[in-house]
Amino acid sequence: MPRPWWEDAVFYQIYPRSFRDSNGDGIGDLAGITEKLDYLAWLGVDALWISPFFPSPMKDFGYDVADYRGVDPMFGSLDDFERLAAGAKARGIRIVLDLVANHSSDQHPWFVEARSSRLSPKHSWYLWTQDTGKPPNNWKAIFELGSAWFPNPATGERYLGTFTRWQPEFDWRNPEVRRAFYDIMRFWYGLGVDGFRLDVATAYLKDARLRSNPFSWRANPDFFQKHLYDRNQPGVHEIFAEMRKVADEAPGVGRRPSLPGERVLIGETHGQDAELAASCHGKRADELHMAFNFDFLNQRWKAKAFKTSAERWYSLMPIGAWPNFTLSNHDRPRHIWRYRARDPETTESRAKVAAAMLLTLRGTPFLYYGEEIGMGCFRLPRKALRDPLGVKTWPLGYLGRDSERTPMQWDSTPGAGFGSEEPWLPLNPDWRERSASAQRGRSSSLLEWYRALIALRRAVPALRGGSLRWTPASRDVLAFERADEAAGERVAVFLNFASRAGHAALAEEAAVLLGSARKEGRALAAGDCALGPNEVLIARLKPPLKPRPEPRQL
Ligand code: TEU
Ligand code: CA
Repeated sequence: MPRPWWEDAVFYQIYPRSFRDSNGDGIGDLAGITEKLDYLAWLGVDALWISPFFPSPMKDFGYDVADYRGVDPMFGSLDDFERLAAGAKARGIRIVLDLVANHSSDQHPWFVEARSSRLSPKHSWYLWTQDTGKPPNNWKAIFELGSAWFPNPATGERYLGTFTRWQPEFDWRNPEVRRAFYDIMRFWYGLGVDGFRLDVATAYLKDARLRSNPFSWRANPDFFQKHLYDRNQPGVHEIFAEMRKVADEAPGVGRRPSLPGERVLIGETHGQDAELAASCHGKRADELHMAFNFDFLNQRWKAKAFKTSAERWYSLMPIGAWPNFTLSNHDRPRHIWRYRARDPETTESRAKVAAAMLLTLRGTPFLYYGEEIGMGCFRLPRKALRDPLGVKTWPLGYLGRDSERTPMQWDSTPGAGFGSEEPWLPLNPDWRERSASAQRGRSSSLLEWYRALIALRRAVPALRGGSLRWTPASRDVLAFERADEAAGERVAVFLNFASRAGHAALAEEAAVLLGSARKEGRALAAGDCALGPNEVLIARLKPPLKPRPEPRQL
């Protein structure tokens, strides 16, 4: 069986408000993404995950959807989407949408109807409890830092909103809700969409008895609760299996449908632990194709930490499931900022090590727009904050989520080529020095480094589907071998996380494929290999003279 496309793909997440503004109104849009397809093709990415662009009151910047089948006018129209999809397809780039199915906007006509009367047909699509003057349990709205139960005087009830009061939660036990969402998925498949990233997929179901969560010492992001009852209910697997069936079987109905069996489902877990994420694949790998493992992006800048996390992730994968890795997204401070050193040069070198790790580990990499040019984070002035969480938690040490959502820095003209005189969020102050155009063609730049890594991954099958075996190295070096036994190809990867020299062992003579300090093609002797500070070395091993024992399959 050929490998499914998403196992070989490099994904690139676009936060549409911030990618490219085609009409100068301050907000990025779909036509803006279409304008940048050539850039994305040049960079070499295979698939886009586009954060929500559906009609929305934007209380949570699109993660509060008021119509699941449309495009918010600020982002364009369905025609713009179809143009984007066609342009992407012409360049061999797939498109994955962000389905926010745990909750809708309170402005969605379904909720407007549901809250009007207990007798309304949509009432049972959402979660309610009798309003006795106090909430029925201790569940929290995480962006409000208060109870998740909001009064609805018209019916004398409270509804559930785990994020904000503007994001009422569906009752996924209701088969009508399920059917409605499966139809929405079919609708987009018909328009050529290749899959979905499923927002907080593990939160669809809540405890039927609405029990209170027990106490936990973890403040961030758990708000001192062990989330036993407000998310992560076992019944969610049945929903995942149903979604998988729809993806695998539904014919497309539109003009340019994606193909059943070629659609991918990627779950966002609501929770940080790898076990929960791994469980989304299903025991027989018949549920979601992939799920994000946030444990990996929580690691400190230590080779050992990433090794342990990746190892654990691999060992949790059910047979037939495929791992993935990510370091940044629209909810977390960017990793170049999280892993910054005192001097900018080391920070830049670490970003190169991080990129090489993402793009050579066994598993599908997910990049976040701007990471390829090393966009960082900074503290926005209070009046510039937009994210409801950032506004609520100001001025705590936490940056909020605006800082990782600032406009993409395309060039060094005023406005950084984003397209607006007054973008919805301020530009990162480093925009003049750090832009795509300044880095394009400069061989030592981070952008060209990402491009070279992506091209290498595409050219060398062992880096995509090959097995992974950790190899001996000094403490700060992450060293592993990727092997494609069928093709007789083996690649050694050495990543020095430290700003001092390190060592790794080369099993055979090798030739450099890509290195931060060595030229491609240079020969390397077998045995001990000395590495410079923060050095990345990726080398092709000479075929062994005698057959070696099978490497441990992960
Ligand atoms: O996020 C789920 C979520 O709760 C976290 O990622 C959260 O944003 C983070 O822990 C804050 O520290 C998803 C979306 O990715 C996010 O943008 C939405 O705001 C949220 O769901 C609600 O739809
Ligand atoms: Ca615009």
